Amino acid sequence: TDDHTKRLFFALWPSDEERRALARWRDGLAGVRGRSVPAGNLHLTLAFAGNVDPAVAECLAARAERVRGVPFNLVLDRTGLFRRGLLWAGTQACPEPLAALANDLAAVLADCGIAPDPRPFHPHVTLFRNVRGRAPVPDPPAQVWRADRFCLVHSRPGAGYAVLKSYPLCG
Ligand code: 2AM
Repeated sequence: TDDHTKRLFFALWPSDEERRALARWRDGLAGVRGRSVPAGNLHLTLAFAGNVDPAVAECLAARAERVRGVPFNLVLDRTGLFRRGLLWAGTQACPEPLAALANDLAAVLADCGIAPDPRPFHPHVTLFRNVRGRAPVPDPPAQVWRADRFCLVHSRPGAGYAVLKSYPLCG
């Protein structure tokens, strides 16, 4: 095809150790019938750009350089089930630097011509999709992610994710 667009988003991308720990906990959950997200794909979306052409992709990558975030700890102390059958882990208290980062990246998207998402930011790590039946909502994983960078990520249909660029949170 001559579709040159890429599906892009900004995300917190955990360390291998953090993702392994979360996947291990997740894989131990009993009674959830759904499609588990592969360990290597676990992440938290900060701002979703959607399908963009190369010029917009360049704009996003360049404008993100100017985002000055501070590092923070993300405490995964909550789980929930979205109506569309998506079981997630998240946080009871969104750290201020996380809210600020999501806000700044929403502004980056707007600067690059992407219409704002009207829905409030709901930080979550998707654990299962297509959960069927009355799934038990498990106790939270009680794990912590250290967020000292954020990433621009390419979602490749049927081929997982590729981190295109990583940006430090320097304080
Ligand atoms: P989800 O896990 O809640 O589905 C790649 O698809 C990432 O972008 C996922 O984290 C996904 O969230 C998120 N995403 C997909 N479509 C989105 C949309 N329209 N708005 C916000 N986030 C979206």
